[in-house]
Amino acid sequence: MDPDLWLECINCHEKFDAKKMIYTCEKCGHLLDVKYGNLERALDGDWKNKPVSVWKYSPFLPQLKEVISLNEGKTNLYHCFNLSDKLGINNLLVKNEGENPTGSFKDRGMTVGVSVAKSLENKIVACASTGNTSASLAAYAAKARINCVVFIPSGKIALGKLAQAMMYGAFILAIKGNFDEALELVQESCEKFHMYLLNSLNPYRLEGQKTIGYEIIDQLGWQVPDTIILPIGNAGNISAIYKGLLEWREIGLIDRIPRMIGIQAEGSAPIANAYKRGEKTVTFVEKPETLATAIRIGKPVNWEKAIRAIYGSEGLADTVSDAEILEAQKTLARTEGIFVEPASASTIAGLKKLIEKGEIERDERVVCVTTGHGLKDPDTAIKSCGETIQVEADINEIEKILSKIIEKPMVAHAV
Ligand code: AN7
Repeated sequence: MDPDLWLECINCHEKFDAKKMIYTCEKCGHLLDVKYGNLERALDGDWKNKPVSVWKYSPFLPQLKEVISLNEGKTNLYHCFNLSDKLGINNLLVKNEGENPTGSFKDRGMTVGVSVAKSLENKIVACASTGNTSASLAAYAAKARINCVVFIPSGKIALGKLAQAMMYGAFILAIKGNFDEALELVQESCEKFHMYLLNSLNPYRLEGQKTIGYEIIDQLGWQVPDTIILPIGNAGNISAIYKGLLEWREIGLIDRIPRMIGIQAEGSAPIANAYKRGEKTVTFVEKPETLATAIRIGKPVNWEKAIRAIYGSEGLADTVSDAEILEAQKTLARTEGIFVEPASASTIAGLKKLIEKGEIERDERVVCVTTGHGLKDPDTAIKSCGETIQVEADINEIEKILSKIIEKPMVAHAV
């Protein structure tokens, strides 16, 4: 066992060799965490002075000989003054993960996950995906020159994501079932056909994703925000950010943990429903539904880690409707110029709801993590915005129409 790095069960704390290709505890079946023996190494390095990026935080990541990178991370943290005004709070930031190379936060996980896959000499990597994971894995596998197989729920992934996975050359299986079924099948297939699984069940992927929290604090000049809000699907991201922040607190880089708030779509909300009932176990949703297809997940594999993040940080979980998601998507685009996909807009919808309920106070410093780019799902965006105006290529026709619009300026901003 490497004293610097090992896998550890979150339930029975059994330790496993870091090179072992397992995704759950061989003793009790619960989830695994990546553990480090000497995080204190971070206290005397000069890493703090480097510009933000996933690999800036390498003292908190597995040490690897070869890193597969597409320059992920270093996403902007926007001070949203217009949206703050509209929602009635003073200090709202958006961490826009759609600015990653394949347009979602998954790239942070894949740079670590695919690098580990390569170091373990895997020839094929695989995942099930609601879209973004497949796009990201396909890109990193291409860069690493490893074959990539992705299982997607047939007809239920956004067009942009499908286009990416196809263009990056993944072998795509459109499963006639939902994401949860695809995930069960890919797990079985990985075992049977010796492929390396890169869903968020893989603890190394979460190591990369924890750098979202690190970048936020770094970009705030080493101040800790009060609250971080993010969407929950398979529940990897909320767990990853929380784990990373615990590690920083453990060695004294920060002295407190923000409230971790998870938002789910009403029709796919096993974790938020458990929280609302005050429970620490989750009842899965058999037929999850939401137009935010990225988070159309009924059996989140990381539920146990997410429950720990929510309760451990004195955070909470809540639900929003599809209508609220679409409205929030437009509001963010039309107040801040930030176009995110529906799953990501759930954070803004959730924020609005929580301010109205008095769960978030005016002076709280809140960071919403917008996880994926708006162009991932152009169909939903176009449907939600309505028709474009058809007009003859004639200046008089244009004048007729424009004169109406000029009478009521800023039509779009009335939303
Ligand atoms: C934009 O791509 O599960 O709670 O297979 O694409 O960490 O699962 C995507 C999830 C939020 C939820 N926002 O994150 C997949 C997949 C966007 C996403 C989530 C996803 P987790």
